[in-house]
Amino acid sequence: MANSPDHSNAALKPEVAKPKLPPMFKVLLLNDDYTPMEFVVETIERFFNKSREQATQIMLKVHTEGMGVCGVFPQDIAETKMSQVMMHAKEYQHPLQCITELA
Ligand code: TYC
Repeated sequence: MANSPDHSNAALKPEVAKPKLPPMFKVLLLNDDYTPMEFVVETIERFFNKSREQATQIMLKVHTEGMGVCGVFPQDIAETKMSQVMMHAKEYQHPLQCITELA
């Protein structure tokens, strides 16, 4: 037909690129009975770039609810932050635990 669109090569049409966002991971702190509150606040400030006020809120949430989110990152960054927190806690001999979880 003269004016109908030509679909003869439709199968060859390149896929429209759909940019995939990387899976994101939460970095969580777990409560314990021994790590000093001040140490937890300083740790959150240092490794998650939070203000004193934000870090205190997160620490209190962990203290009262058992766990709390310090940040959400792509997997490699989340795992690096978790390791940094665990090494820092170990260095000061506190039992603070940090985990990652798919967001
Ligand atoms: N529960 C601790 C205390 O009473 C404080 C604390 C908060 C410990 C958060 C760990 O991730 C934590 N000293």
